[in-house]
Amino acid sequence: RESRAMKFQRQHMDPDGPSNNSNYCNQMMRRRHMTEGWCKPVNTFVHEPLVDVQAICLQGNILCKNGKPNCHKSSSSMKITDCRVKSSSEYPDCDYQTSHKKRHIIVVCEGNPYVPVHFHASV
Ligand code: UMF
Repeated sequence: RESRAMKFQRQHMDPDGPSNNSNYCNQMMRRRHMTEGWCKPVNTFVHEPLVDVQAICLQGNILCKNGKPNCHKSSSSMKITDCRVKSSSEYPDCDYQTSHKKRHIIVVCEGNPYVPVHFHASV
């Protein structure tokens, strides 16, 4: 079965992207299986090498909202794309707004090896 680390990569990693088109989120949210059973409302893809995203787990340790100490903020800003479902979207025709940004990202890390398992936010 899919590990939490693999799930993070499926949902949030696209190092070679984004392809330069406004349909990016509609294609990627479907291709990465986030439009099955529902349209996942918000999802961010990160366009940086996997090793650089994994390295965030060794950077800027911050307190998570639930009080746990395993949230980490990237020391550099990263290329990301935010996908947000449109209010007019109706499952199963999941329709997303695509927004390319450059932001610091906050991830939750867990395990041994200590790797990203949740995308928390961009700031
Ligand atoms: N989420 C993003 O992908 N980007 C944001 O900027 C904010 C939220 O918090 C619940 C889910 O919202 C997260 O799921 C994350 F995918 C998304 O499986 P996750 O990564 O914990």
